[in-house]
Amino acid sequence: MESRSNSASDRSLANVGLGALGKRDRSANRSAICQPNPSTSATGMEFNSPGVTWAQGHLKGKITRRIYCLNSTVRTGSTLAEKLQFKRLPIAPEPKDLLAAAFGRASKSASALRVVGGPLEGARRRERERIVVASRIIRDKLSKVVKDTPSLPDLPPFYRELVDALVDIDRMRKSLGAINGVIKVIDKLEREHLRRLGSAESPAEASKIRKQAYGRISSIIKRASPHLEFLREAARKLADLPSVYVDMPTIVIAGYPNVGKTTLLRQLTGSEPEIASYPFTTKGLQLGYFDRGHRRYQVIDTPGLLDRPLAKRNPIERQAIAALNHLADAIIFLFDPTQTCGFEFESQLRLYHEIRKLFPKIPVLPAANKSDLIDEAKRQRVLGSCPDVLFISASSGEGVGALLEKALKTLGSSES
Ligand SMILES: Nc1nc2c(ncn2[C@@H]2O[C@H](COP(=O)(O)OP(=O)(O)OP(=O)(O)O)[C@@H](O)[C@H]2O)c(=O)[nH]1
Ligand SMILES: [Mg+2]
Repeated sequence: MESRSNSASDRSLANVGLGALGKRDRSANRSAICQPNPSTSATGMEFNSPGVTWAQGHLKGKITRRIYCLNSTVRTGSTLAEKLQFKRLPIAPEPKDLLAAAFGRASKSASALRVVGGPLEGARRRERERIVVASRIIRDKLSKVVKDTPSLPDLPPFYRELVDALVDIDRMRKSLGAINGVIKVIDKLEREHLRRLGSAESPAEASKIRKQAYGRISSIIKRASPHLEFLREAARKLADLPSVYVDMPTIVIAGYPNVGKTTLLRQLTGSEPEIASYPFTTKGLQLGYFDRGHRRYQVIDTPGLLDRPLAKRNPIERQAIAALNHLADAIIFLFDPTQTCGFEFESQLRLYHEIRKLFPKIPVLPAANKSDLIDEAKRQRVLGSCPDVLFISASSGEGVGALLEKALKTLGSSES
């Protein structure tokens, strides 16, 4: 364990603008804020402890909610690993659906009322019911969106970096603030119109006051439409964030697009992810697992990276950086010297050196893929640039065993 430290300073990417915490630091961070949660998850593995859930406040601490959890501990032989899961975000409603649902339920509820008294009293009671029910439904639905949306500072560093890569956090904060404001306005409108209803002098006037309340509620909700739409889009983007085992030994596969990373994941773990003969197929992180002896290992396939500064990396590439930064115990850097991937070997080499520089404490194993297409001259050229490279064919499996042994040896020595 001590031969390669994962400490915050070791993994610090301050020079490239990334907040960095290694696995041990994540554990320390986690234990400070976790609380018990009896849930487990079904992955077909044996769970032996209840796990923990983080509960965090947000929006000036007024709202407390659960965002994400470490809700399962898996035992593989003598090894324990905790699974970090990102909860799906609530889907913000479309304004027209929200209003239709609220007004529809309000009408039903008002018609079901059994009113005693004269026509004026009956009208007042029914219109009151409609305002109360409609306001409550709208407030409840909007509160759920605000309550269940994660606050970035509360997330563990790995997810913080992923979320930051995928959505505009400032905009998200503003939209949540705006929705919170809408909830308060609806509350105020409800009270104001109920007060006026109390002094309505005819059924027609009671109906007019209720219509005015509906009109103002509708326009408030319609005005909030861009915020709701933004939050819906954010939820869509974050819906597929992977669940990772934070304490499991992890190999991250990185490299240029189309070099065969996903094919290698499949070869190493038997998982069945999408593979295509064009670049940029993999848009998010893909996970697979394999067992060796009494241990289980996690393998993460990342979207292809180009050789460019971090600041210019797109959200998809930044997911790969987050996985390398926070999860990797060893990195397999995959080259495609045949260049059938569509990118020059020289560019791939630059990226390889960049990755080594960015993550100096993580062992990087270079592998040259598509060896079935590589002739001797090319092989020598590759060895000239990268002497410790292993030649493999991810599709046929040739050389993959040797690469795996090397990775396991590296993991073993870094953990012993
Ligand atoms: N000839 C040959 N083709 C391979 C080999 N490994 C992968 N390929 C092909 O290379 C193409 C890209 O493979 P992927 O595994 O999708 O590559 P990737 O690096 O995950 O690509 P992105 O997700 O787009 O970054 C596919 O057509 C694979 O069949 C190999 O060893 N030999
Ligand atoms: Mg891929």
